[in-house]
Amino acid sequence: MTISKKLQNWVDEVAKLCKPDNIHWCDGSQEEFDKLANILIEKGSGKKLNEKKRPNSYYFVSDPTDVARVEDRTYICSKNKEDAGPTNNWMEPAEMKKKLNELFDGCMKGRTMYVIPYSMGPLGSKIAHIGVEITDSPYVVLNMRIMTRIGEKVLEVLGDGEFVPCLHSVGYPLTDGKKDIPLPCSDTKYIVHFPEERSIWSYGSGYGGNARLGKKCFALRIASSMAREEGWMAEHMLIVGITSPEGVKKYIAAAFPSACGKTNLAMLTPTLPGWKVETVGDDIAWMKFGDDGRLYAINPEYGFFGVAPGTSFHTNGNAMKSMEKNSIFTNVALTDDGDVWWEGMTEEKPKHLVDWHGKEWTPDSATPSSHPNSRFTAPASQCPVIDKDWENPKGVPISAILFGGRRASIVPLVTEALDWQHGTFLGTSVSSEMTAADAGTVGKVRHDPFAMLPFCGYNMGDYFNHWLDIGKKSDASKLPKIFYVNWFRKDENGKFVWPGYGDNIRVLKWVFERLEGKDVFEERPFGRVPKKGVLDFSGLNMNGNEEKLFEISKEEGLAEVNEMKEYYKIFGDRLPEEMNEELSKLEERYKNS
Ligand code: SAT
Ligand code: MN
Repeated sequence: MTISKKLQNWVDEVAKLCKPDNIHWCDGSQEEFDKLANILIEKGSGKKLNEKKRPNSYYFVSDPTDVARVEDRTYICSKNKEDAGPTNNWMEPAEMKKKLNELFDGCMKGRTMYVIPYSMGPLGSKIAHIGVEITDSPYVVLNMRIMTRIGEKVLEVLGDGEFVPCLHSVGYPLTDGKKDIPLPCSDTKYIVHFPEERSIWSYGSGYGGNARLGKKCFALRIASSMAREEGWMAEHMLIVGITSPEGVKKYIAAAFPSACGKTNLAMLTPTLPGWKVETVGDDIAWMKFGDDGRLYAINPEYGFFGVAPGTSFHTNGNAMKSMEKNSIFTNVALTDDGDVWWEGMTEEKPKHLVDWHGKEWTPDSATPSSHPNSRFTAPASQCPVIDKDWENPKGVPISAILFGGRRASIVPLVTEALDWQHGTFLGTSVSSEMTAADAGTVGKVRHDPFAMLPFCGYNMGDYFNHWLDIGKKSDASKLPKIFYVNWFRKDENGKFVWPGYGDNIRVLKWVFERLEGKDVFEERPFGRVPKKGVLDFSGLNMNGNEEKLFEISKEEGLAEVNEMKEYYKIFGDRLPEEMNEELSKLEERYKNS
C-alpha cells in the first residue's frame, strides 16, 4: 500500500488520541468484507440472512435511540458564526476541538480502529474527491464498502494528494471489563464539520449519515463549502437519464428533502409506453462545468441507502432487485425463513416475524415490525436500470433540475421556472412535511431550501448567492432549466390527488417537451404550467381532479408570499437582493391575477 506521509501522520495522531487496541487499514476486498461480517455475527451484533433467499446479505438492529440523523447535534464550526449561518448549529472551532479531544481521548480502547480510504465518485474522475474515514465500527466499514469506492485502489489514486480526514467513533470504549453491545453508540453525540480545514469529527452514533461520513457529512456539507470556493455544485439531488420513445436521451437532477420518494424517482418504472428511465444516482449530485459550458454531474456514491418501509415490487421493483444480494438491512423485521420484511413490502403480511426490537410479531401486533426509518444498503451496480454512464468519469450533462417537496396543498404538480434566477427563488422556497428520516416532528411543514437545510455546510444565504453566481457566469442557453414538482397534493378528504410513482413519468414527459422548446405551457403567477390538455392523463382516472393539481387561489398565493417574507428575515443581510426582487414580482403577479 502506498501511504503518504500526511495520511500516516494523521492516522498516527488519531491512534494516539483514541488509543485503539489495533489498527486495520481497509484494502476493500471481498475477503475483508466477509471477515468483518463474520466477526460481527460471532459477536452477536448481526445475522447473516438466508443464503438461498438473499446471498451475502446481513441483518442489523441498532440501539432504539440511534435510528436517524441527529440534526440538533450537527455542527458547522467555521471560524465566524455568520459563516455557518442561521440554519446551522455553530460552536467556536477551538472550543469544539477541545470538547472533541476530550471525548475522543481513549474512545477506541478495547476496539480496532479501521482506516478506510474512499473515493466519492469514479476513481480518478476530475469531479471526484477522496476522503479517509477512521472508525471503530466494523458495521460502518461494511456499509462504507457498499456506499463508496474504498481500499487500496483509492490510495493509489490519492498518492500524496489532498483528502478529507473523517474521524468517527461510536463512543463506547471497552474499558473496565465493560461488555460490548450489538451496535454500540453513546448518549453524547456530536456530528461536527470544520469547513475551513475540511475535516469531519463524528462521535456517538453508528447510524447512517451520522457515521458513514462520505455521504451527508463530506459529499454535502464539506463539499458544498468546497464547491462554493471552487465554482461547482454539491447538491442533494438524484440523477436520472430519461429516454423518449423517439430515442432522445436527457439527464435530469432532482432535489427532494429526505424520504420524499427520491429513490423511487431515481429508479422509476414508467407507466407510459416507450419511455425509459435509467439511474445515475439517488441522493447526491456533484456538478462541474465541462469544456462545452454545460453542467456535468456525477453520483459521488457507489450504493443506495434507502428507506425500507413502503418499498415493494409495486412501488419500486428496481430497488427491490438492487437489494437481492450483497446488501445490508438495518432495523427491519426478520422472517421465519431468515429473510427480511417491512411494512408495505408485500400486501399480505407474514403470519410471524421477529420485529426490529427482537420481539415476536404477528399482524395483530400493535406496533409496526420495522422502524419507519429502517434502511437497506445496496450496491448501485445491482440496479437493473443503472445507467451505462453512471461511472463515466466525465459525468453526464444535466438538462433540467427539479425541486420538490411533500405538500398537501399550495404547491402545484409541476411548475417551470421563468429563468435561472426565478428557479433559484423556487429552490429557496422548497418546504416539506417532515418524515421519519429527520429526528423531528413528523408531519410538520418546514422550510427546506434546495432540500439542503440539514446539509448546507455554510451560510444558506451565501448558498443562494452561489446559485445566482453559477447563473451569472454561465451561458443561459446551456444551463439546465429549472422545475418545481409536488407529487403529494391531497384533496378535501385527505386523499392523494396524483397517483405518483411510475405515473410521474407523465410530468417528466412534459418537462422533456419543454426542454425541447415546445410551446406546451401557460403562465400562472407562480410560473409556467402545462397548457390545458397537454399533460398526458391517458389511462388515468383522475375523477375530474386534473385542474386541482395546479390550483392556487390568489389568497393562498399571497399568504404564501407573506410567509416567505417572514422566512427570508432569518437570512438578514446575507439574503441576495435578487430573492426579494423575485418575491415582489411574484406578489405583483398574484395581485394582478
Ligand atoms: O442517514 S442518512 O443521512 O444517510 C439518510 C437520510 O437521512 O437521508
Ligand atoms: Mn438524502
